[in-house]
Amino acid sequence: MVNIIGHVDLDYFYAQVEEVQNPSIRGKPVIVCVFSGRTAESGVVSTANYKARELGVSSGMPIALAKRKLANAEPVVVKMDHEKYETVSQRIMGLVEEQADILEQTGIDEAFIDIGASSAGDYDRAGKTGEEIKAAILRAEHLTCSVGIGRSKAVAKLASDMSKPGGLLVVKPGATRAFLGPLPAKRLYGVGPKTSAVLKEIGIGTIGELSSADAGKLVSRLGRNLAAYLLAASKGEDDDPVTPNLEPTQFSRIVTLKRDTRDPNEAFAQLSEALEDIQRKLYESKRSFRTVAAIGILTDLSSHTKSKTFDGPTNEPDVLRKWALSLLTDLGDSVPKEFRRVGLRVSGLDARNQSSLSDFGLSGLDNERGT
Ligand code: DGT
Ligand code: CA
Ligand code: CA
Repeated sequence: MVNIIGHVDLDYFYAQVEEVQNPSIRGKPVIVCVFSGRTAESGVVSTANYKARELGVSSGMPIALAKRKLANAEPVVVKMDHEKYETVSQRIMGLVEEQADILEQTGIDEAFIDIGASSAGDYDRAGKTGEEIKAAILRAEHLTCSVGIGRSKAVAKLASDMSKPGGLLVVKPGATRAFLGPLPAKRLYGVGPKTSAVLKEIGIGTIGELSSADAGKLVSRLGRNLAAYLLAASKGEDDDPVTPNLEPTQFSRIVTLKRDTRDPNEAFAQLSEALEDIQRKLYESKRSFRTVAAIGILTDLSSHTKSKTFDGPTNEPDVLRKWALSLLTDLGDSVPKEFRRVGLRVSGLDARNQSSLSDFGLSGLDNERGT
């Protein structure tokens, strides 16, 4: 069967989520920051929107430096809220999964998809699936992403990179070598800073040059596994399949309240959608849970939980609803301040099927592979 692999990557993800939740900041440079707390300004930029990037800001840059670069441009500085992006990410991965034969999430904002079977090996149909994924994410979350489609993971990943922001690029098999050849070798999936430095040392600048490099030389400098991967990937012939992620171990949802309160009934009333979402996920995945927890994030941003663990697994909606309210009430009695956000989590999910642990911990944003 023809392999057709897609890569979906959200554009300037954390900063775009902030823009969607607060449209008044659109058009301004936005930086999402991780504050270390040592001084008011110490920490780094997690990501920046394109406006801020145009002015020289990049991920990992010290906040103070980014602020200097943006001094005359009225920057919007936002504190990173991982839980918020994680919640959006989970919803989006659900949308992508609906369109994919297999989904392999490789980061908070990106995933590989196998769409070979559902498009019957036809790249034009696969391209339509890519368009549908983009439209579904835009419709549901108002977020843009970039999608790349090709015959391997390395091709799909580079195609999504090249189509940023908001694009779709389909690289048909016959166009693969021409697409990859001129691109810098350091952009190839799996080439991190270390590998990139070695390639430079041995005079390899482009992916095309890598594809015709001397195999013995590559092996001696980079080891057999990595050399073999690089030679294959540079031709679009890397054959690592899209591998489904491990089964989830929990489902959770957190919502921001319309106003701060410590009244459990008022907070619980705003959790109904979250409760339904968790029930739907349990139902669709045919899972039961053993532990339910109420989560409260207070006006001072401190986070608190109360949980209940049952003797055996359950999936009764009434049990979940009753305990959610009861735990939220306990939580409201025990916390020192009002709730700003509340949430629910079910965990201790029973294993529907035993998946292999060997897949765990695969891939990151710029991992060196094979080393
Ligand atoms: P893109 O894909 O180029 O449009 O921009 P992003 O921001 O989506 O970049 P990506 O896909 O590499 O990273 C996804 C998210 O991961 C990003 O929104 C924030 C976070 N992130 C990326 N690089 C860094 C970093 O160096 N430090 C920290 N703290 N977070 C990072
Ligand atoms: Ca991204
Ligand atoms: Ca990414």
